[in-house]
Amino acid sequence: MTKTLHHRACHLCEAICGLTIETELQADGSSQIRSIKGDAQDSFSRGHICPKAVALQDIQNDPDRLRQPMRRVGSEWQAIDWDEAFALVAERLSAIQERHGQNAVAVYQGNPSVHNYGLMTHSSYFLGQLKTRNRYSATSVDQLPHHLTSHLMYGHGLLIPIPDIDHTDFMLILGGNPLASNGSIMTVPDVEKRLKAIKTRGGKLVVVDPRRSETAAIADQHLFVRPGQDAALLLAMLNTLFEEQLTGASHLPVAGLDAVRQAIAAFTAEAMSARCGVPAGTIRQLARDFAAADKAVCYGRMGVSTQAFGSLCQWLVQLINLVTGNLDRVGGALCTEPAVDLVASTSGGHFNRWQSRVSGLPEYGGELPVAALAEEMLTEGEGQIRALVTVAGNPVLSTPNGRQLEQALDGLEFMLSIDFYINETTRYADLILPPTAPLEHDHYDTTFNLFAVRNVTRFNQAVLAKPMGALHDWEIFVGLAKAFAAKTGGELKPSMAPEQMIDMGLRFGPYGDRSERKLSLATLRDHPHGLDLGALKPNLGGRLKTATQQVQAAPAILIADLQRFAAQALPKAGELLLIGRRHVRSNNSWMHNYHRLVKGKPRHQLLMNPADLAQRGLVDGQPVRVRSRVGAIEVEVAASEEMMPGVVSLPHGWGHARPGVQMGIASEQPGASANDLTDERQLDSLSGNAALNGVPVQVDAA
Ligand SMILES: Nc1nc2c(c(=O)[nH]1)N[C@H]1C(S)=C(S)[C@@H](COP(=O)(O)OP(=O)(O)OC[C@H]3O[C@@H](n4cnc5c(=O)[nH]c(N)nc54)[C@H](O)[C@@H]3O)O[C@H]1N2
Ligand SMILES: Nc1nc2c(c(=O)[nH]1)N[C@H]1C(S)=C(S)[C@@H](COP(=O)(O)OP(=O)(O)OC[C@H]3O[C@@H](n4cnc5c(=O)[nH]c(N)nc54)[C@H](O)[C@@H]3O)O[C@H]1N2
Ligand code: SF4
Ligand SMILES: [Mo]
Repeated sequence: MTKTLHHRACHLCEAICGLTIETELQADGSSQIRSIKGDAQDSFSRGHICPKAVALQDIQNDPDRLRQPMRRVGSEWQAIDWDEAFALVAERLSAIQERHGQNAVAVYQGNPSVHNYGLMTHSSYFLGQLKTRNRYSATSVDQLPHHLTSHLMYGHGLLIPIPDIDHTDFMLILGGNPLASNGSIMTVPDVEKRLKAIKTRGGKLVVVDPRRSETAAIADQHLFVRPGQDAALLLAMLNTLFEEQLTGASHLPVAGLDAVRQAIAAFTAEAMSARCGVPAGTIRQLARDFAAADKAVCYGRMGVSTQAFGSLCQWLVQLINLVTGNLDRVGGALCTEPAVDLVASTSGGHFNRWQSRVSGLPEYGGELPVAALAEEMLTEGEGQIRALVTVAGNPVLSTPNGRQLEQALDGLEFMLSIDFYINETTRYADLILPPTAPLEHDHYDTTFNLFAVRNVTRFNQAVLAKPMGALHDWEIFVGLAKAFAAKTGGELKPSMAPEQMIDMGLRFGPYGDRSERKLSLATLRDHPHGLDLGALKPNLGGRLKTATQQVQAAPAILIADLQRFAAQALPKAGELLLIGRRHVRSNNSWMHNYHRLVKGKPRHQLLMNPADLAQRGLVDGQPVRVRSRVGAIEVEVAASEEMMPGVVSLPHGWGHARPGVQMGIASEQPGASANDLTDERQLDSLSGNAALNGVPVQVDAA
């Protein structure tokens, strides 16, 4: 039968690798995937892919993936049709809001919300109508400190400088493991080659991580740091840069550097060494090496974001780049100029305009920290959450104290999930609305082009036709919006298809109608391998959105947070601290249902240093019980020299043995959920981001 080659990017993770997919037309008129390979003609990813892309066909063919709306009746699931489903949602949510107020309905948006353009362009079409302040997302278990820091320093939460990995001579990575994650807030397909190229050009890669990660293993230098204490290391580095006069001039207009210098004067390498576990001499030398490099960049990710001083860490990362003259400089940290420019077209965001009802946690950009979600459901009183809409998320496995959240979900009056699996979270829903699968819809990456290490753009056409009776995510939102407006008498503007919105974004953008390139959707359709728009260039001066058009080096709330840091108790000796990790064959909580990815030896053990095992009389491979303030799990322990003594590592996204989960392969190799141990009270209290790393635990024989 006829075979066709398609070119499009994979959008499962942030690397947006180009793919070449071969399909074959079947006698019944449908198409089957024959092969999925890296697209060698993609100038950005140059043929690179990871095993998850090959599993796109498993998502497509998975018998457990839902293909029609499902309504739960007791413990049974019954298929219903779309219109009936939309009407049911409108009726239930409007009745709950009428009785208990608008905030009684909460929303949680998960990670794929930024990996699927229909979710980006259309979710607020429906969710906005709910007019609730109880909006939550995976941002507050992830990169919230990045947004807050950029909002405060540069005037826009999305104006995040990206490491210029291809031109730097010195890259310092804290709390990121791009060899497993394929890069994050640094869209960089092919990251291993690009990191190794730093060394080939005579440069240096330094990794700071409590685990000798896959990335640390290829680095020139790896430093163990005590979990949650990176701020001590970064403060000491910055202090050394000032004290030893290793700073360089910046061409940017900057306000507040003197205030920074004064505020950090006491945080010397000698004073900070005991906190972070790195010798003072090593910290000073690191600062000197960084300053001496012609072009250097400091980059901090998950491990330093989801910890008790996540915002402080992200601020210090920016400052180290700034004071060494590496901010907005080739080979340092640069901002992109994407073809669809969300920085130019949106306002800079807001912070702490209102707070959560129970714990008073701050909103950012209209969202509250998800660590507060369960307590907002469980705590009685005016404003209590009675209903929830989840979109592309699995908060039971991905947010702190998942067991408490389960208890809260069980007590809701109504829950809607827009998702294609019955998983640990959606099993509590009254109704699940499943969208089309990744290869069945078009995609344009408005998020990850914004964070890419080159200015790139591409439109990804669907590879497979939309099945009869199926709806894309954006069409589900339109259906819900219409039904809700009809029920409540709300006003609804006409909706536009996502590709029309992208066409407009491209034409109004920096390479659009007013430029020589005249980019539009039509241009991109003619370039299925994507278009390279050039290397990143210094542009931050012209993009700043602060009121004074200056970089604000010393935002008052960050300066004040130094006192919280200084007042914190020193880490206890002998205490075990839990951190997380990722594996290249895994994707958060939802890609464990494909045999291709989970086969072979299990990858969800608790890693522990052999000395810590011996001290507890434990042996490699033994089942252990891990306890924290909030709960306990049982899991197999594996001895690992990669681990810093006193630190244990467990990947999140496992724990599929919960009753009612309908994911056959995942349930066979369930693992345990790290978030049954993480603590909803352990936060970066400045931003409200969850501190998922550095959780005190005890480990004994099971
Ligand atoms: N302990 C610990 N916890 C963590 C982390 C950690 O490192 N350690 N990492 C955190 C991070 S960085 C993140 S981003 C979160 C992720 O947390 P979440 O976003 O809550 O969860 P995911 O596991 O990404 O689940 C995604 C869900 O979306 C569904 N889905 C996939 N594609 C689509 C689609 O196109 N449309 C729709 N409607 N649904 C889709 C899947 O079936 C799945 O149910 O977890 C966080 N939690
Ligand atoms: N294969 C795969 N790729 C993914 C994902 C996935 O689940 N699987 N998830 C995607 C998502 S949603 C995200 S947000 C990105 C995340 O991408 P990354 O930020 O690269 O995240 P991780 O790979 O979890 O690496 C975090 C590192 O921080 C270390 N760490 C933990 N605690 C501390 C600490 O206190 N200090 C320091 N210095 N280090 C610490 C851990 O040991 C780990 O090596 O990955 C994305 N890509
Ligand atoms: S690294 Fe893997 S999952 Fe991420 S975009 Fe590339 S192929 Fe897809
Ligand atoms: Mo994430």
